[in-house]
Amino acid sequence: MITVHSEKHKLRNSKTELFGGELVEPFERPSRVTYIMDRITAVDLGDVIAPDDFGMETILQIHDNDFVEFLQSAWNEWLAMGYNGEAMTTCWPARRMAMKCPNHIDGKLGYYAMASETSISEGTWEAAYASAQVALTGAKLVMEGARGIFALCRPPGHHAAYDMYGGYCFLNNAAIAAQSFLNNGAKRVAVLDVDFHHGNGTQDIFYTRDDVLFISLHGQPEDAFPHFLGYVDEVGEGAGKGFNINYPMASGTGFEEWRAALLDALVKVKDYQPDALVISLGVDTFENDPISFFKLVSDDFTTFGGDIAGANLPTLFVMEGGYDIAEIGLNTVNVLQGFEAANS
Ligand code: Q9C
Ligand code: ZN
Repeated sequence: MITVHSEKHKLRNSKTELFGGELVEPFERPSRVTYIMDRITAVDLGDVIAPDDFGMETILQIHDNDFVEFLQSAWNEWLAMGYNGEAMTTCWPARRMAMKCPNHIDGKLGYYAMASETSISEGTWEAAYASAQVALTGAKLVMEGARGIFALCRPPGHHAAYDMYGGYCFLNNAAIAAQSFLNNGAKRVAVLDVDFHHGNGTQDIFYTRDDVLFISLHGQPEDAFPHFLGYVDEVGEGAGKGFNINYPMASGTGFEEWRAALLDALVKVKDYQPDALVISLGVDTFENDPISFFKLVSDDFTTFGGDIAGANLPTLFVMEGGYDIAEIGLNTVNVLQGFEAANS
């Protein structure tokens, strides 16, 4: 399988995440990609290629223009205030407050943030832009006939909504890839999100649309980030009604139960008859993930890679989360190898 990878992910190297009331080294750090690349090389998964530059067009079909401009200027606006740390929000437009974007960077951060753990740091926009180009390049290779492609996106994307960043995400790479399939002749695209966390951003972006089926398997919102989306009764609205499906699961969920949800989801994917399948691939479902509560073991990732191949669809894997860095390479590449083994 071909991997698309950009060195520019390293430009996203935030020093601080707000976690447990402390500023800690972010879980979402550059070495995640290093470990995945090492494993790709070790098992000789296939060629690794750099992305093309497709510009801003598809990004702006998925995200609000003012939000994208905010991402581009936020770091410089923050520096201009003379602050010493990285840019993070301390306020929000909470219930019954005005949904108007302020002028001051402190207010803008609150207006566009869906969570405060994620600092905006120098180079964040450049890395997020490159990550989206990795996804777009992967989509192009799938459209050209590849059975499966791995878009090694970093920073991740599935928490980024139409006009919100957070949860380590800035641009929604999977959504941008799905839109690119549609722009190039696909009639329907399915996005299946197997990251531990609910893909609130992707759900938000496609909630009223019937040309993208969104399905997410995740830790239930009562107990897991992003906490305020991901319930089963979120089924889509208007034309999108019936095209959003959530599988929230409890703390301690192991592979048997998780796989039953996956196989159910894959039936729904097949029924939808999409022209392409985008997998939001997080491996934070792993038993030793430091911020998650499912119990998958490394061999389970191989098994479910094979299950995904069973859908028999042109498939783009888009990297999302996974924070047990020592095992992130093994677990991620196991999915891709499981997929390839089931095809041969
Ligand atoms: N106590 C992705 O996997 N903080 N984002 C969780 C846990 C945010 C995860 C706090 C986690 C974001 C792409
Ligand atoms: Zn996650």
